[in-house]
Amino acid sequence: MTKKGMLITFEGGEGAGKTTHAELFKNYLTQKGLSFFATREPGGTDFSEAVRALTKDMRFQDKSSLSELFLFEAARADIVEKRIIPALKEGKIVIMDRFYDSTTVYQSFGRGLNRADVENFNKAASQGLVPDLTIYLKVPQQDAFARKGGADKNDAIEQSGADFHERIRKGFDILAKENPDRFLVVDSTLPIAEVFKQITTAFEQKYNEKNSKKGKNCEREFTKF
Ligand code: Z5A
Repeated sequence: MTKKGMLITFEGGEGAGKTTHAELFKNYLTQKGLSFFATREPGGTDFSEAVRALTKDMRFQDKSSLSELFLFEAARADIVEKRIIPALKEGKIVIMDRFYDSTTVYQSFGRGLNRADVENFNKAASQGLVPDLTIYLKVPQQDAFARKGGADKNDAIEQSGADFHERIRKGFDILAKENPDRFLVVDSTLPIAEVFKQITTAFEQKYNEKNSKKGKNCEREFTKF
């Protein structure tokens, strides 16, 4: 199967500004006349939205970490197959508010599951897709929760404690260092307009690089699990 579009992911801890910038980015692409599909993880299909509610449900806060991993991968498998791959094949720019880097960080660095296992499940559920650009919005956890008015008392993951959220921050830092070609690290304590300028600058560079390549060179193969 051949991937033609572009995959742009927004990552970071809670309250980092992912939703804010994904929305701004949609407006920006509309103004540029570029065709896009925007979604979030977990979510984006009826099934994945139902799974999303389960991941947050405080009644199941004591579920095993492996069960939590499988919930995120189940939600992912559905949206990837039904929405993301078709959109990429149509040449659209796909915008995702979280993708599998969140799984590596939350379920491996955060919950302590074996990283290689988590990454294998990520690869299977995403059918081998790799983002063209991952925008990591970096903000100290206390600032992020202050913006949101504190951790949500009805959200099982947000209620995982300060140490957990510190491991999340460190986990994203590690992934960014390991993947400098696709990660853009942005200081999200800067004013929204400044953060967004850095995002569009990085996007335009990637977009031009991709479109300057001719024929098959600008298409990438990905595997079906
Ligand atoms: N999760 C997981 O464990 N494993 C996985 O594989 C996946 C996810 C895919 C999804 O939660 C949860 O699932 C998440 C990870 C886990 N868990 N937690 N905890 P979600 O989607 O409901 O929530 P979120 O991803 O954590 O997003 P959020 O809380 O909605 O935050 P955000 O989208 O990053 O931030 P925002 O809503 O755009 O901004 C928050 C506020 O800050 C808002 O008032 C903005 O106006 C303000 N803001 C944004 N930028 C700025 C700047 N630059 N300056 C000042 N103020 C700003």
